[in-house]
Amino acid sequence: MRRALALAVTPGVPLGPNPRVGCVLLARDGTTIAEGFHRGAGSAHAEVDALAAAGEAVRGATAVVTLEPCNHTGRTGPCTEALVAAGVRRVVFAQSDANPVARGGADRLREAGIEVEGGVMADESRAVNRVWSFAVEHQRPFVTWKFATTLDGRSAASDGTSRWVSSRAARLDTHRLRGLCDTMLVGTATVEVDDPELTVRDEVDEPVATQPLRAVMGLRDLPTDRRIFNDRAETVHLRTRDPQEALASLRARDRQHVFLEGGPTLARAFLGAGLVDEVVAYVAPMLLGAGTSAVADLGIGTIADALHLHVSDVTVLQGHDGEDTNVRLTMTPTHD
Ligand code: AOF
Ligand code: ZN
Repeated sequence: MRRALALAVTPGVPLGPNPRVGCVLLARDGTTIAEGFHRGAGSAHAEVDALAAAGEAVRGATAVVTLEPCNHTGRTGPCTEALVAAGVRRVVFAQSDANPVARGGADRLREAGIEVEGGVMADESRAVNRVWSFAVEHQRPFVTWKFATTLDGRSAASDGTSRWVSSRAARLDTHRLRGLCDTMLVGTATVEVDDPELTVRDEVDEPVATQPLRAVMGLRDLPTDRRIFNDRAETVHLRTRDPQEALASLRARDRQHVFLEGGPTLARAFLGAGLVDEVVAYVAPMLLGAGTSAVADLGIGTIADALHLHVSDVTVLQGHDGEDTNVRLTMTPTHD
């Protein structure tokens, strides 16, 4: 399974709607017959990839796979049937498949007389597919809210200026994180006021193969000359103010990871609806004493009602050439 997990994360697979999956086929004496992995939506699943490399030698073999074999015909055929047809005797898998369209593989294999064992290193596979697992289990994309703030929690000065709160190193780091998501989301107000381009820019070491989708939500019509509508990436205008609705329509477009980059009002809407799963804050050693708060009034009147976060990582982004040193905090809201 350790080898199958290593195959699952083979570099070079583009970010997409599918999980990372690896598979090893073992002979009765424990020697490896063949290996396989999934190369992204539309290509063969890991099991089929391994079977194709194995040939006849696979009769009576054990398939070790990081995800429960699928039981559906989607972009490709069901892996359960491919394993049965190949004469595999035993299947060991890590993570169960919660995907409503694909689930049920283990039961189907048992029906066909195959010995099945699930849950082997399941946590490791879930870690590899953190965002995919979340999206299939909750039937909505995972939401990371990112913001830049001064030490006193301001994202803009009282005259509206916000260039630049965070340092160059922090902005570069933001582009790197954008490239790990498949969607960036802002509100119509941000498009009107800040006119962001919302792309992953070339300053990042490795240019991204596909730019994330740019999504803007809100009822207001937008001028088409805004940079978000340029041809450097795809853009969608979600005509709603409801976070739940916005996420549902992004899910319908196969989106799994939303990078929330909007202003304080959008942040409040998502936090208020309990729809923020991760918070990334870039803190600059700067004080304003006035200006726009990073998040709009959440209606919390007393300290006992504060929204608490659990800190999972603190990274110092060292400033160079006289630039500020910033701190990146990665956090998860604690729901009680
Ligand atoms: C993969 N790769 O190796 C396995 C998957 O649209 P499809 O046909 O590619 O099916 C995608 C679903 O199939 C996926 O969400 C998961 O539930 C299941 N198994 N998917 O992309 C694989 N084994
Ligand atoms: Zn499959």
